[in-house]
Amino acid sequence: MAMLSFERKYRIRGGTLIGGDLFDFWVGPFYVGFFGVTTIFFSALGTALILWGAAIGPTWNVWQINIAPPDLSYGLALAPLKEGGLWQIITICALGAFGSWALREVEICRKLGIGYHVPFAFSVAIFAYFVLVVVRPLLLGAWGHGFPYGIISHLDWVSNTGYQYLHFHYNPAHMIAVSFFFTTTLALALHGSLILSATNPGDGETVKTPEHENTFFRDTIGYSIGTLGIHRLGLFLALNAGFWSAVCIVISGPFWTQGWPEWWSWWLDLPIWN
Ligand code: 07D
Ligand code: 07D
Ligand code: U10
Repeated sequence: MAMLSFERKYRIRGGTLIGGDLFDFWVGPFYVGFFGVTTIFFSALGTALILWGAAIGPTWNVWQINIAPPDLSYGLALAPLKEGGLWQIITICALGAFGSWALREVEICRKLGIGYHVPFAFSVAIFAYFVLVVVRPLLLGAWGHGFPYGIISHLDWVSNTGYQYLHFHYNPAHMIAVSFFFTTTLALALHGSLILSATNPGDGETVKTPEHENTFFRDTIGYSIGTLGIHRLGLFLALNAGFWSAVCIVISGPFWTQGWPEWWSWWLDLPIWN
């Protein structure tokens, strides 16, 4: 079925979580829905506040614009707008927009009768962000522990926070997260190249089958995970990358305050060495 006729067939009412038929329509290619409206609301307000923050700040240089969280002395209180309050409202808008986007994806999945895998996956990214700007600051007792909104300034935060624990590479959960990120790119490179090698043949060649794909890996490494399996594995790897990232940052401070190299003393402290 051509894409345009497929869309016409499936562009029917129903599947909404909230709002009934009220926003159950499309604008151009975009499905709207109640959560489309809330997405637009939160992202428009959040963007406007970022622009206002930039306007009252020292620079319009897009790399240097910085909206900082409140000073640590404000603890978990609300801060005046110009002293971090802006960051607090922008954080609410960001969470509102990301959450709305995920729920709009859920409504689209329901319309199509497909699984909720995509919104679930996006939820893991939202979870990592939520841990960075809500969970960890709450556990540490100050919103000032959130990261600042700015292209360069958020990099400074990552570096400073990393060095606060002496050598962030020694954080065991960071190691797991990094390994999952690396494995995800390896898996996608293997998958992308394998699919192209079989289904995008040169002139005069025929398209090959999944049997060819399976056989390539059985010949090379003795095992093929299969055409469905590689997608399960890819999702598993990618979601774990995000999940262990959230773990690695939430344990830094709330659960471990020394340098991360120190953590490894448990190895030297094992009783078996005496
Ligand atoms: C390709 C999909 C498209 C999305 C893009 C991002 C904005 C921000 C806002 C001017 C893969 C759109 C960007 C809307 C504009 C203002 C105020 C996704 C794709 C193109 N980071 N980070 C970037 C965010 C954190 C880190 C780039 C967001 C943590 C490092 C971009 C968040 C830590 C490096 C960006 C976030 C961290 C970057 C490219 C939220 C740990 C880089 C992103 C909401 C996770 C790289 C100058 C990309 C860079 C980079 C956005 C959080 C570390 C500006 C929206 C605090 C070390 N980050 N980041 O391609 O070049 O994502 O920085 O959590 O080296 Mg970051
Ligand atoms: C948080 C993004 C969420 C995004 C959302 C969507 C929009 C819309 C609109 C485009 C989690 C936003 C959407 C805004 C855009 C349009 C239209 C993703 C998030 C919801 N590190 N490190 C990580 C590596 C070092 C440090 C994670 C590598 C140093 C700190 C990952 C190296 C020190 C933190 C990672 C390395 C250090 C991290 C990031 C190498 C610094 C974190 C991925 C090779 C001196 C952060 C939860 C992530 C973290 C994090 C990788 C080095 C410090 C595993 C490969 C040694 C402080 N590092 N790191 O989390 O865990 O994505 O955050 O050296 O906080 Mg690290
Ligand atoms: C995959 C795949 C596969 C495919 C694929 C893909 C994965 C099986 C079959 C997909 C992959 C790709 C296409 C590859 C490229 C993708 C990437 C590299 C990932 C990164 C992507 C990007 C960088 C693109 C980002 C673009 C985005 C997010 C779109 C931005 C769009 C919007 C902001 C509009 C969103 C629409 C909404 C929210 C609802 C509709 C709203 C409107 C149209 C606006 C008008 C609003 C209304 C009518 C509502 C009224 C609003 C009100 C009342 C509130 C207003 C309030 C105010 C304050 C203003 O595996 O193989 O192939 O293709």
